[in-house]
Amino acid sequence: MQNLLTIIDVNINRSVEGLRVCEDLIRFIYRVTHIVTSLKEIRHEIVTISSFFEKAKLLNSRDVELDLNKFIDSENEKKRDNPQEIFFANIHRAIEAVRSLEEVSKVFDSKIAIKFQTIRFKLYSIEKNGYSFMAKKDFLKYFNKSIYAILDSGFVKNNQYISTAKEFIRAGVSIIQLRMKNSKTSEILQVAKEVSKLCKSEGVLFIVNDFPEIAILSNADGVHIGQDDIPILELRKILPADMIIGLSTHSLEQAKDCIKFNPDYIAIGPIFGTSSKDGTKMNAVDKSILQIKDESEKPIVAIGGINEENIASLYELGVDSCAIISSLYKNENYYENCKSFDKLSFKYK
Ligand code: 3NM
Repeated sequence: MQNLLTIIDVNINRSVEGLRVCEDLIRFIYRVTHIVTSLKEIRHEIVTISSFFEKAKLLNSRDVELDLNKFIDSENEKKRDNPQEIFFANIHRAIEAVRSLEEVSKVFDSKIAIKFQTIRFKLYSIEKNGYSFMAKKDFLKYFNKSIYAILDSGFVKNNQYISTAKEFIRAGVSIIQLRMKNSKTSEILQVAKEVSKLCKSEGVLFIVNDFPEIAILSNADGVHIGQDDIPILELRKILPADMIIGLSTHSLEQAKDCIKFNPDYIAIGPIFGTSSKDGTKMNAVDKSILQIKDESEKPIVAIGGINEENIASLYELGVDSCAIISSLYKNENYYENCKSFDKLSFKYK
């Protein structure tokens, strides 16, 4: 039993140390509070479950001097290139250690083994979530005082989606959304695939409006949904873990309310009056909606009636990205229109 206790002792330390490293990374680099909380809870659970084993006996079983294998690290273990690698190495270390605790505990008490098994499954979920928020962390750079151009079927001439998108990209947009309100889904999918391919090759973020299935099939980076669409928590069940979800909100209450569902960006609008959405004149929302910046760290995308005269005021108020339709299509000067917005945005980057 003495040697089995050594294994228990070693793996309690391994698991809590691995989790502590992950917790620090998520707390200070990725800043995802709910994951920090889960990691902390799991760490404490391990300590609580382990109290089944008498501390004195565990310490007694510990013999660091006799462990001749303690400094045998593979080449892979000696070097990490970035925080992601550190996270995955350490969450794996914790999972392996907990598996070892689970197996060895079976000799002492099967109930303890089951408790470690439950912990192991919680860690698998955190590992999966880790992949998703780290991939998404990279997306944040696209929402840096950037132009979010909407390829809207009501404005794109003669189905020239690709040539229009190319003009937007040439002028420096960071994000393109495909918005095809009244087209056949088979047609939307076809266009989405082509635009997605173009955006990938040009390093532009590609978002599909309204259709999660088309976002998935076209390998888009994200999907944009409205208040009456499939709720975010349901949508996450079918979307790839790294796909981003943007949500439209139209009042400060709606914007605040959506925080608990964790959208990847929050669109607010119409920030100025516009008729581009469905042809009818829509008044601007109350500007109090911008207070959402104080409540959420998510990128804020303003939409509706944005033009060369008013875009700077939005950046001044802390908006991260501006989604635009009609002003980009004026006189069919897609490149020039877009370029002037890009220049106006540049000084706020
Ligand atoms: N959504 P323009 S406003 C598509 O408030 C859309 O959610 C809005 O077009 C919202 O730049 C809008 O021409 C239209 O005003 C944006």
